[in-house]
Amino acid sequence: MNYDKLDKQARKILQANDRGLYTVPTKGLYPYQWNWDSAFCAWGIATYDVRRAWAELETLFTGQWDNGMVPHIVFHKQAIGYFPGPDVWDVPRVPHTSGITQPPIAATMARSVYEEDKHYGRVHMELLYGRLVSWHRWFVKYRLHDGMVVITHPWESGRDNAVDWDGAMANVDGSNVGEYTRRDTAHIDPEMRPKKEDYDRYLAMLYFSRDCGWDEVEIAKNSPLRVADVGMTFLFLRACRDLLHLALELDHKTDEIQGWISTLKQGVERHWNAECGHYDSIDVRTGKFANSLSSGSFLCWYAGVDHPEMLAHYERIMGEVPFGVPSNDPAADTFNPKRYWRGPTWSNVNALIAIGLAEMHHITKAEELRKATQSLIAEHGFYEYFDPYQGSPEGGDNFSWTASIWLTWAS
Ligand code: 9YW
Repeated sequence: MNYDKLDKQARKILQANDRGLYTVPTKGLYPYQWNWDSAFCAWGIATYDVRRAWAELETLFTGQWDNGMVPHIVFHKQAIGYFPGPDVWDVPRVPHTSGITQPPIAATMARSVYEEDKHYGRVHMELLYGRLVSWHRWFVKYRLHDGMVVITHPWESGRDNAVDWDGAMANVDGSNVGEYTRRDTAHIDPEMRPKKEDYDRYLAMLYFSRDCGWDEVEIAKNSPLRVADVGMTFLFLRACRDLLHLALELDHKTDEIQGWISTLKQGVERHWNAECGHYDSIDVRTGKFANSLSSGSFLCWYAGVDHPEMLAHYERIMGEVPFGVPSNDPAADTFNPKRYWRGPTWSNVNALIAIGLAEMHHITKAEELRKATQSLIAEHGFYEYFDPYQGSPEGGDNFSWTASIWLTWAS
């Protein structure tokens, strides 16, 4: 394996997707700044340009709302080729943004960027700290249910068409959204993307929240979808632990953050589906478990939570698929190795799962997952996701987070 060549290629991708002070996930398909993509990019960019890495995070936070929410997309300037764009979201602020959030990994990635060069990063970290706290407060104020993180739109999870909300989605009426033109399927094989009935519902949820004037209290009461997303709970718990670390480092009070961590630890217990024997998402509207074992459940270790039954599931699945953690259980009827978050393996999620495994002392497993992800990228390229059986590349090419994951963890 020619590591030098691949390192150069990874940097070249991040540079080609660089729009000055932020990085797009990939040219064409995703022409704006996405929230958790940017956090992954900051981590990757920090390996060769720590100043630019801080700019990435700071530009993301120019989109932060007054209530603390950091949106899933910041539309810094109009671009063609993406739907729904700023006109559809119709959020009355500048820069234009979407109206929902995404996995809160910024505190975790900011910590990594800071640790790359503490001397240079100190003032950046101090300035960003308060903004991170406001975002976390927004989650705690509006999005915790019994200590679990609630999403009001599948796009908030970062795992759009995951099986975790199939039940909840079935109760969303997507029949009144009218005509619209999708752009994603012009870039990518429709077999690798969510289906039309999913998109109809995504739009129905967007219109609902927009028509509420993005009022979180109203959205909490009446949103057509409210799911306690196991992946989000684990990522938020991890991010709160990293924020606590930063608070100590910067000499800030820690009581509030410690309170969040203990609430989230209780939330993790509620995510345990005893009948299926794994962590699971819950439809908050009906109180029912999703009964789905997706890659979100395997983020437990990243949150500092270990469980023998989770390890047994992990071993079974990894014995079955050669190329990384699939986004859905291959034993499930819903498994599809090509369709986005319903089967393919994603390098960014593999990285988080493996880092968690290593931290919880499952070193060999972590290393195997790193090697598998490494060979996927080295053999097939910096794609958005991959078929976990064949290893074949899927989705967008020259993908920023895949390049970042290569530079930080996979290589
Ligand atoms: C969308 C950009 C985003 C990712 C999400 C992924 C997909 C589609 O692409 O979302 O239109 O927001 O599911 O995790 O951030 O890469």
